[in-house]
Amino acid sequence: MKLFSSVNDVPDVNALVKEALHLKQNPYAYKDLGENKTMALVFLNPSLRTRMSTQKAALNLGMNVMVLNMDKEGWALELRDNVIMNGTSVEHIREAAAVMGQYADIIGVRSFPGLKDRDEDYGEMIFNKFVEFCGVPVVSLESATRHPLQSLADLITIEELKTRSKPKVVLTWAPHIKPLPQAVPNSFAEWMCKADVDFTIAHPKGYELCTDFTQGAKITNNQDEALADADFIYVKNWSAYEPYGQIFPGNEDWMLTNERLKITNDAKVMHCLPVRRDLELSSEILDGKHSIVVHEAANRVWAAQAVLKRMLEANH
Ligand code: AN0
Ligand code: CP
Repeated sequence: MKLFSSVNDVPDVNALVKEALHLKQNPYAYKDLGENKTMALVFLNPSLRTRMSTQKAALNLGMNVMVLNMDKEGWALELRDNVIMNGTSVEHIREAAAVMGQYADIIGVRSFPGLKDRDEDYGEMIFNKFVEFCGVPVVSLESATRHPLQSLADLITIEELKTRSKPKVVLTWAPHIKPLPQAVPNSFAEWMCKADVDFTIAHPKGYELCTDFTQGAKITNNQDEALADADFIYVKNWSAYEPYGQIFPGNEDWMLTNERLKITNDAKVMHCLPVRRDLELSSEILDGKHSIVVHEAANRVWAAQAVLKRMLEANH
């Protein structure tokens, strides 16, 4: 594997999930694989889980790790071609990515969408330029439209904790005060559509996701209808795809509570984190027996480790 940016980069999703669960049982079994190899983690936006879990995964494989908080510590990057750089940007992505490729054997990149220009965001301009110019394998640490390490960890978690062979999985929109990217729900949807689950998406009118990611999913504007008999509920806010990056007032009653869970099949509640308590998700759920958000975050290590292992093996 030379690129991990979406579910489409994975030839056999089930095999990758099995590999991750095997690594969870044997974290150091491949610690020689990454000897004398360097992983660079490049952040254009904040992160807790992705940064720490991917670093830990690389260390478990024996790699060295360098982290660059580009947004705070790097030079301001120019992304456009054919511009005279007489403004605030100091360095062009062409040189910056090419130089990083000289120092690292694998590069991870996090670059959120601007949520202003849909074509630019959905064209994955920043992420694709890193891939083009760095010349080494690249892992997405969340790009403008997808968060594949998160989705793989989510699938691992469902596989691990399911109590029936084809569980009902519901992705439900949740309230927020800020416009958030569609990357997490897009990505979760495209992974669930490839997994052996019964998958439903629930959101208020106006928050339809790009249909490229939701082929095969049931979609409803009725949250209770979606929650009935659910085994896993994936809670996430996102802004509108059309009009792009917008949020609409109202819909506060979409926040999940214990009362709402009564109609589920004793559902387990997931969230990628960070989560705003009592806005996106109620404290009573986060602190109660239904929440598996910390377990889910723990599985980020095994997701990253399975992907990095495949990349190291491909390069041997
Ligand atoms: C980001 C998002 O919604 O994409 C990162 C989630 C992993 N969340 C926030 O910006 C709060
Ligand atoms: N879920 C997730 O990616 O968290 P961070 O933004 O903290 O990395």
